[in-house]
Amino acid sequence: MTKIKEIKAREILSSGSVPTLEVKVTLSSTREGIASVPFGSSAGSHEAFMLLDKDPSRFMGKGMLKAVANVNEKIAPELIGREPYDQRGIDQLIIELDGTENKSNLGGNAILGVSLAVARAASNEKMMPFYEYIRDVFGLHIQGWRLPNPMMVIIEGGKHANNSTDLQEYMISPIGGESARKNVRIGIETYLALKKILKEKGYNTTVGNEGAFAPSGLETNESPFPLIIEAVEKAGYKLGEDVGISLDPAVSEIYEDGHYTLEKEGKNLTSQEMIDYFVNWVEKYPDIIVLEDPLDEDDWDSWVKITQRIGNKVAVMGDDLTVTNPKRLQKAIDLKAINSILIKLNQIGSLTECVDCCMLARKHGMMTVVSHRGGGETNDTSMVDLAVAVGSGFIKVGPSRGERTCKYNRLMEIEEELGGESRPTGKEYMKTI
Ligand code: 2PG
Ligand code: MG
Repeated sequence: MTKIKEIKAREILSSGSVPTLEVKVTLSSTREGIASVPFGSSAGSHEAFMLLDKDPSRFMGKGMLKAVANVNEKIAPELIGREPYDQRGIDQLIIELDGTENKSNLGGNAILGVSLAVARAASNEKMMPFYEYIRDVFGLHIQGWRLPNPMMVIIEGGKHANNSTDLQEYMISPIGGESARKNVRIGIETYLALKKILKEKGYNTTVGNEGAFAPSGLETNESPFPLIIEAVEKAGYKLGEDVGISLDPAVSEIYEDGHYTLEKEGKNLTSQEMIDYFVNWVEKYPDIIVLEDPLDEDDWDSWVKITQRIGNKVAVMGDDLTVTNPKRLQKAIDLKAINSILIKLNQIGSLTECVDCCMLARKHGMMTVVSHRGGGETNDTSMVDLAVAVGSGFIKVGPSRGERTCKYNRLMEIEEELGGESRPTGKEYMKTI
């Protein structure tokens, strides 16, 4: 019987230029599994705890040696000698070892690194693609393979850039391609068309954390719309037909004392005014298909109101609101606060809980969208396999820089592996398969 022989964590660099954690699990068969952990820059306050060293003499306090030590000295001894296939049992054991509600003892980063690396090692041992192993090990009853569409961030602001928009992400969502590869191409060609347009109009083409443009000098938070619409046309595609527009205003970042502050527009909006602001956009731009985090992470009543008003037109999607946490998702389901959910592995901190959250959403007919992180990413592509395994409508990833493009490359690779067995989710993104 194959057993876990060694678990070793290391501090590595993330795309945010500060460290993160990589974990390698070696099995008695000598097969290995490697995983690394991303983190957010506009992280929700209900996310699993990210353990940082807080030692100001290294990486401005953002070292990860404590998390590394927790893996090597506290988690590894508990798992060595066990079989790697009981993923649920292994995750449960580490969660109990941590013993806190938000993983603040061992760190969500340490726990997720081990959770994913064990799963990776086991899937390698079984010689199964990771997406297939996830279905197998959790016994997911999902028919066939649908490939998520890209949700590509092309203009970013908020916490992800300087001097750009107050709102965080403006995205294009290709839905019209006959294959995932074509949908990726539609997105990238639109991104390149936008670059030309920005240059012609005298904007800078610097990019933000996620590789999307972060032009300074945009007048209002609405200014990206005509630029994006022009880019889609210039690239030779049709809005609505080939491409939808998705937004992640991430407004928990601009919320304080009951008000949302839009500095660019000199506005201080109440919750009701913030709802009206976005409802107006959805009416004015009928090609908006997804609206993520339009309200603060604890402004539950307002979420219910906005979903009542526009939930039949667009995906009203929880991110900071739900933080991939089955308990918060259940509350959102009970209140009818959302109709779709963003999924980030490190928000909850274990593969088992993340899959449980996706399946709870599916059970209630909700679209899942699996997402990258804006603080620091790595070349780990587990999020893409997860999205394919659980039948997500989209993967949200930036359009440039290696730690983002590796996700799209993985998506296209999976499509090739599955061949005729798979098709893109396309326009049926809100339907669970
Ligand atoms: C978000 C994400 C990813 P961050 O809000 O959806 O784009 O940002 O990882 O910084 O929380
Ligand atoms: Mg978000």
